[in-house]
Amino acid sequence: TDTPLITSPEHSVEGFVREFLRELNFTQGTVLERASTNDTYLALARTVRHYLMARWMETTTAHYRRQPKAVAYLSAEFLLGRQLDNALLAADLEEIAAEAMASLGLDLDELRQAEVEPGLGNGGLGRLAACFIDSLATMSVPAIGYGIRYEYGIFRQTFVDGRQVEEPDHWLDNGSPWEFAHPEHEVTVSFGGHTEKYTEGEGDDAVERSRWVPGWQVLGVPYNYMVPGYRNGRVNTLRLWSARATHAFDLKIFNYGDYAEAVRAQTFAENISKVLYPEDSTPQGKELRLQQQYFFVACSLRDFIDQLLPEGFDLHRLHERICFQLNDTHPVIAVPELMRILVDEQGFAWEEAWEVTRRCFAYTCHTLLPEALEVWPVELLGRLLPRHLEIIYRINDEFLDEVRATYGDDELLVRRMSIIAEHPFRAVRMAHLATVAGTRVNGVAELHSQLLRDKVLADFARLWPEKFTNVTNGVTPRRFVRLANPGLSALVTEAIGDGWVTDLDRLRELEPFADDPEFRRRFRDVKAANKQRLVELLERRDGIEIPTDTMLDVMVKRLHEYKRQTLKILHVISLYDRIVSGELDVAEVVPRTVVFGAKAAPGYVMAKEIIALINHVGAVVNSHPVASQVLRVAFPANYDVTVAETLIPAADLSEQISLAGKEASGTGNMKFALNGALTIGTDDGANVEIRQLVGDDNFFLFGLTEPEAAAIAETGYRPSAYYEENPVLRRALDLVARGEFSGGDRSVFEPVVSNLLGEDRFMVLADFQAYLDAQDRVEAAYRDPEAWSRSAVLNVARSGFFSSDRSMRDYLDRIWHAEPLAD
Ligand code: DL6
Repeated sequence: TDTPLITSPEHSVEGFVREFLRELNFTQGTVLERASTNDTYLALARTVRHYLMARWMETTTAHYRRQPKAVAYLSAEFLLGRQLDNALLAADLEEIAAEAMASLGLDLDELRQAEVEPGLGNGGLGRLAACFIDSLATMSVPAIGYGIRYEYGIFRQTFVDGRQVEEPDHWLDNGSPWEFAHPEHEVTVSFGGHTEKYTEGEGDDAVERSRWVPGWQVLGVPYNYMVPGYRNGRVNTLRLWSARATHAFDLKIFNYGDYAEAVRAQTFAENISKVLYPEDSTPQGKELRLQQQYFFVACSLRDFIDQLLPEGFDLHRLHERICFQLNDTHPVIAVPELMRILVDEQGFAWEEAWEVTRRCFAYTCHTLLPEALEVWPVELLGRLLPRHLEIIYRINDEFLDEVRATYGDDELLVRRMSIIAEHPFRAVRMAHLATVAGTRVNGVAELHSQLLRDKVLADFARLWPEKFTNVTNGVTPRRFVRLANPGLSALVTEAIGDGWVTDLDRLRELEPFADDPEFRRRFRDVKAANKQRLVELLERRDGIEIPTDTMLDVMVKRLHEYKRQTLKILHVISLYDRIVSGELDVAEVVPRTVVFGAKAAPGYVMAKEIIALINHVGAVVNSHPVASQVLRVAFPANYDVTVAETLIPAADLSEQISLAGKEASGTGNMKFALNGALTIGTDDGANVEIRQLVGDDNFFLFGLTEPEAAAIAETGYRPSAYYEENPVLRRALDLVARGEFSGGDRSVFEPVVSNLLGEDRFMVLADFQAYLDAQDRVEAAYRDPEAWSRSAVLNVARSGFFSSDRSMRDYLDRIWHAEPLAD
């Protein structure tokens, strides 16, 4: 039967005001005169939500009724950013809301600042997931995001004496108006216990089966979030799971003698979704993390089967309805979980179940660092998920039979490819499991996918060449251009119309404007206004003062040695040194402000040392009477999506300087190019494609290529040789070593210096001179504002490829074989 669908509130200022006041009164229980900013923000958010509600119900109902092939994006992280602006944009309510608020004496901009962004991700991988679900909704693709509703997201970073201190992120404290809890759809998730064998059937029909007798259970409660498409009448769903104790716990509470024990049980269960792991590219061998991974995929598979498929659906046809996309290895335990459901619960024969399972999953790898490839000790996995370990063993046995059948006995090859590693301890290699089970395996930029095929997963690519593909990452133009850069958006729309918002290739039409002096002048005005906006933000948020009229040189990303923030700070030190020693006259230097933004994993000691070094160098540079006239360093703490949205549109220069062959893709690099910053970068990750598209004249390339770096590593890299041969480098490092930035205390940054001179795993010293030379080219180019802005406009015009809409089209064609749902 047709459910009568709700209608949206009236699309007018009056309609908006009415809805808003109703929310303020009925839901917040207050009146305008006495409402706090948070009350007002919550009422506003709920008002906007109401405008999207009918579309959400319609989309959900259409997916259920029509049962199209859908995509389930399984990701341990969704770094969403603030929701209000995006919802206003999607519902075409920006002007109406601003006017409505103004008519009540309220300031929409001020209310925007009241929103605490959900920091449910570490960096690129989580933000990519958020861009992808935005694009899927905008392209009307039936899709659902599944993840974890962490009670505490990524830590809040502060600096004490320049050193990183982590504080908990209480993002839910003021209420969360964008989520809808559905406890009635809770799912029970089991852990621990043991397995037992039993015989099913009799005589010739008898089959040996295994079943899981779990040791303990938790509940998963789903929270739904709207994922609005851009003005297309569609709203998809993001479903995040929160852990609760089972109801057995409630009984214990009655028995008050057991109260303390019962509370312990509850805390134990709820710990599973308590906090996001602040690790980015090294797996923490933590039991809790494996619990999180299994928890959310077990909930998600159960939910998809029970809630989104019609009753009685034949699971032999599951692959016709869904592709589960594994966002890195974090959700890979879903593979044995689906096998367990099909074999143990649904009674499928093993072969039948494997046939279905291997058609339902696809795997995206996001790394090249060997230490970032997740492995789980067999001891731990067997203790937590004994049945899954059995299943993994059987998948592996059959897989290795296939390897032997193809290549004959080659024990070394078999050991290399096995899902089970034997050294240094027995462990399950999750990337191997994902590769064996996935219909497709993709890297996230051309170079990355090639290195996966040639190096990281070379044996698998030889066995199954057709499995391997590339989908270069992308970013959503809605959030990162249309919302973040209103000045540029207006200028572009005036020139070529607004079709670019959903068809970013149309930015190409801007190319002729690069040669139009009036357009370039207006482009520079937009940049200047964006810098002004940033100056005000840093002043307000961090009490940091920076000048408005210098070259803005920005390096924002997680702090990791392979990304080489040290190379950037050595450049700053070298500039400082040459100015202070009188070698450079301030009149000759292009004034620049270097902005860093970076969080370090709390347990990553060297990364935290590098943060301290940057802050200490900044303090010395900024207070030097001469150097500070032309060089400033700013390092606002707690870089997040909200800061990115103001920082990126203001940037002139984008620093993408990882050692070639280490950054899988990068997505910040795309955001900068789209906002008209020029890149100084190595031939790494998606930089390669950015340079190919924007052209060599509009990109500052430097440094070793991946094959060159690999060759040096092969023959033995000696960083001290570069120090000995390069006096400029030597002076810069000596300044650090002798305590110039640590009040004369040589010991403070000794670990950084000795790491660079002794090991320098990411070849900072080898690329130092090339980087300085490239920075000289940057300076020369920046002296000519007309030529610089021409290049900047060309960067915008030629970066349309980096829309996440394009990434989604590639996934649909190459991996998912699904389609947008027609009206
Ligand atoms: O694909 C998204 C993003 C890439 O742009 C970065 O280059 C890459 O470093 C990042 N990968 C991770 C890996 N984490 N693990 N495992 O965050 O993915």
